Amino acid sequence: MVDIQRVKNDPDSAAAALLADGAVIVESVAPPDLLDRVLADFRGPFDEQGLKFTNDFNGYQTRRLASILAHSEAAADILAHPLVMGVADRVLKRHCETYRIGSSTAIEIMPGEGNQVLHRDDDFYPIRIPGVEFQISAMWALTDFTRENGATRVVPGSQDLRPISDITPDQETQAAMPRGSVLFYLGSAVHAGGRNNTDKPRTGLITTYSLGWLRQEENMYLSVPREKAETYPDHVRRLMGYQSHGRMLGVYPGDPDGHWFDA
Ligand SMILES: O=C(O)CCC(=O)C(=O)O
Ligand SMILES: [Fe+2]
Repeated sequence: MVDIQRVKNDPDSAAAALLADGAVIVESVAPPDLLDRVLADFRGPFDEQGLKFTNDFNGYQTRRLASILAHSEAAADILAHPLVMGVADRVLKRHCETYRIGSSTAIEIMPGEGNQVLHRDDDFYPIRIPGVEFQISAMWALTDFTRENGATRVVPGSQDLRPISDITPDQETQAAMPRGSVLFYLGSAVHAGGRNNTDKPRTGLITTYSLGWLRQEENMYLSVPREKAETYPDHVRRLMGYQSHGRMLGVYPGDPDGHWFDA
């Protein structure tokens, strides 16, 4: 069976493996106290609205939470983690000036949930440009991810765009990893949530980062209230989309992005 490379906490190694294999794991990056704070922030909203997202794709025994930055300030340290930024710089900036969060979702796969259908996250964009990756995903294990509790299933090498219907079980592996680890995969890499055969939930936080000239999957300007957005530091607001892309329109006098005028 193919496996996912595990590399050290270094953006050069992680980006190289991600581009080569379509996926890579960096173990034990986020500290336990940060994970605890994020999990505590998610608990209330998970219980309140987590099951409002159930459907055939998301599953019916899985709690989900979108608009992460509306629910957890601590999560900003995960969404804008320097390792993620380093990997996104290397992979996405080949094709854009700036990238943004496409969507961010907490996923609690509960006991009894089955396998999610294999898919490509970037398939919601109805076109492809050969050689251009539209987005990458960073899936953080907030609890341990194991083969038994539904660790993300991944098909390494599937960024070759092979038809999903041709994929056989021997091409699949699972991103088993201790909590605090991060699985990166390309938007074109085939993957899915796994079956939870245990008696405890498996909780992950998945964020996509997309090229700055694409429409973000989630409308962050509406899903995170403006007053809340304004409390975040500049680099987080920029990731949410509060920035220009390139030197053309959308830059106004006094705009911090006005440096484009001088370039
Ligand atoms: O929960 C997971 O491990 C993956 C979920 C996923 O791929 C998705 O919902 O797009
Ligand atoms: Fe997915």
